[in-house]
Amino acid sequence: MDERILKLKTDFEQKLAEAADLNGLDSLRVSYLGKKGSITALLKGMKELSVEAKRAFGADVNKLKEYAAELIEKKQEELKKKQIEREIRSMPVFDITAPSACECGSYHPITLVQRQCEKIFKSMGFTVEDYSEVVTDYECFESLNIPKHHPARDMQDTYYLENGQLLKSQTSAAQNAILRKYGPGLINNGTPIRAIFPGRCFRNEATDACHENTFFQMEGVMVDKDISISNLIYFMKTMLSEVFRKDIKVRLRPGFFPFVEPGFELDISCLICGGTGCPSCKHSGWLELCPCGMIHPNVLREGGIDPEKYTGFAFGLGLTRLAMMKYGVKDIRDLNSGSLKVLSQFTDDE
Ligand code: FA5
Repeated sequence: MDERILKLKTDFEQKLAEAADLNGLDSLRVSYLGKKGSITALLKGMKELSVEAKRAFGADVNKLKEYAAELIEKKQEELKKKQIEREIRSMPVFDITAPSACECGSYHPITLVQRQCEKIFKSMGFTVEDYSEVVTDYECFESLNIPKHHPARDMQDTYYLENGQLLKSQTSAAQNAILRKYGPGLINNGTPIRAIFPGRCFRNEATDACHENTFFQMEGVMVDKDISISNLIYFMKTMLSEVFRKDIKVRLRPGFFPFVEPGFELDISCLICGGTGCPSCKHSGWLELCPCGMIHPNVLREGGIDPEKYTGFAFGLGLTRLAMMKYGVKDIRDLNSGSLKVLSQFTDDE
C-alpha cells in the first residue's frame, strides 16, 4: 500500500482514539472524509500516476475511506451511549415511595357535574356515549330537520373547517348516529333506546357571564313505544333533584327547535341571585338550562325509526351552566380560565 495512504491511516486511527465527544468526532469526519478532507485529497493527487497505478491507488484510497467511515460510525454509537449514560447519571434521583411534596390535583367542576349526571342516568338504564367534536353538516343540522338556509342555523354559528366539516355547535349532532346505533335493538328486540352523550360544543358568539364560545352540553334521548311528555318531565325532575339535592324553582315554557315537536325550554331560577336578577342570568332571574321536547318524526325517520310506531324525547342539558349553578360560579368564563385558584375549590359531594 502507498506510503501516503498508510500514514494517513495511522494518523486517522490516532485522532479517532482521541475523539472524546460527538462534536469532536464530527469534525474528524469532515477533516478526513469531507469534500475537502485529507482522504478525498489523496484522490486528487492521482493525476500523475499511470492508469494501472491509478487503479491500485484508487482502490486503496476507497478501502481507507470505507474503513474510516465504518470506524467513525462505531465510535459514534459508543459516544452516544456514553452520553446517554452521563445524562442518566446526572439526573436527579427520585424516590417514588416518598410522600408527595405537591398538593393533589382536583377534578374540574364541569367534570364533577358531568360524572354526577352520568351516574344518575346510568342508574336509570341509560348508556353513556362518546362522540366526535368534528362533525358534518348532515350530523349537526340536516339530520336534525334543519335544511340548508333554515333560519334556525342563525342561532348556532360555529367554526367550519376547510373540508366543510365543523366543530359541533350542539350535542344533538350525535342524535342520528345514536338512533342508527340502537334502532335495530329497539325494532328487533323491543329494547328502548336510552342514551346520554356529553360533549364539548363550540359557537362563534360573544361571551358574557353566562355565554362561552366553548362549553359543555349533555344530550339525552329515549325512544320506545308510547314515550310521552310525562316521561320527559319525570327524567328531568329526577336529574335536577339528584344534582341539587334541594328544592329549586324550575319552569317549563314552549321553545322552538326544529328537531322536536313540541319543544320546551326548561329554565331554573338563578341560584346566584335567588331569582332577583344579576349578570349571571342576564338580569332575568332565570337561566336557560335544559331545552327538550318530543323527537320530531322527521328526525326519527332519518334515524331509521318508524315514527308511526315509536316516539321519543330528547334534551340538551347545558352542563357548563349546571356547574355554574351547582357551585355558585358567577361568571361562566371562570370555568374556562384555567385558574387553579378558582378551579381547585370544588369537590365531589358524593
Ligand atoms: C340546543 O343546543 C339544542 N340542541 C338543545 C336541545 C336538545 C333541544 C334536544 C331539544 C332537544 P340551546 O342552543 O338552547 O339548544 O343550548 C342548550 C343549552 O346549552 C342552553 O340551555 C344552555 O344551558 C347551554 N348553552 C347554549 N349556548 C351556550 C353558551 N354560549 N355558553 C354556555 N352554555 C350554553
